[in-house]
Amino acid sequence: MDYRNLLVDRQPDGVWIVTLNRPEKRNALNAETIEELVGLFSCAMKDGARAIVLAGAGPHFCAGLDLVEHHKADRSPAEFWQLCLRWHEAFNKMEYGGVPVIAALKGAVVGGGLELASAAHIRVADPSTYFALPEGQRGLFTGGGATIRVTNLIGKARMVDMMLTGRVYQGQEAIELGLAQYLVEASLAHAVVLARRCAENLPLTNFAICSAISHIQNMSALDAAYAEACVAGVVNTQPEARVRLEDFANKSGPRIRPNS
Ligand code: 1HE
Repeated sequence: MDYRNLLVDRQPDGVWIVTLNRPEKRNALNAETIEELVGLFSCAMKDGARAIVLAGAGPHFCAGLDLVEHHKADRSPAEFWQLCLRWHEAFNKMEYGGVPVIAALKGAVVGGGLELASAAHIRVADPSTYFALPEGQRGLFTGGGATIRVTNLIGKARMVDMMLTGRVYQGQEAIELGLAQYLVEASLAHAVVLARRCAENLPLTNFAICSAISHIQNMSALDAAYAEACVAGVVNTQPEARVRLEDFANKSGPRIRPNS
């Protein structure tokens, strides 16, 4: 697939660095970018990606829905409904696709940009990163999954407050709320380190972590326990895991120690 709005750097160890590449538009998500994200995340596992870093070109991660395109297109309700379903297709492919996605955040992570980031498995922020849902001020409503994913991250009351008042979160407070898991000086460099670490896991194990946990969240406790047992039955008996287990049994495998 040829990409006009994404840069895709496939590294030999299976780490892909995917960059939203409309810096002059603050990486606003036009319809074409959404289609490219659908295509990329639909094929990533089959095309050999072991982990993906999702970054933005320029000083901002993503300014959300392309408001100018939306304004010019003057979409009907049905057209915007269908567009939102394509956003969901892209972000569900990310979240449920089985390949770890690490978002390297900076600057604005707002509106649909926060919806995109919240579909990643790990979010890494830097000191410039800030999070907001300006839809309320623009006369809009979230359409790319924020009511589900952002609410899961920070809870309903904070989500409603962000939308009603335009509240902005950043820095340590954003980390403590769960909008990102890491706050570092250089988010891209750290996201690549994390991606490389993820890529050392067995692909089937990562597939389970990056799809089963999300599916299991949608189930009743009884069904979730059953599904977990089923996934563990497949993952924990994979032949490739035997080598790692043997290393542990032979005392050559790594031991887990506290951070020094
Ligand atoms: C855009 C967009 C955009 C910038 N759509 N073109 N999202 C928002 O409400 C965020 C809107 N954007 C901003 O608040 C600011 O642009 C930023 C804080 C992201 C960046 O500020 P700044 O000063 O660096 O840039 P700028 O001068 O505001 O914008 C530079 C250019 O990017 C300019 O284009 P130009 O052709 O005049 O140079 C802007 O028009 C363009 N640009 N953001 C289109 N979002 C499925 S529903 C999802 C609902 C939503 O996501 S609502 C959108 C929320």
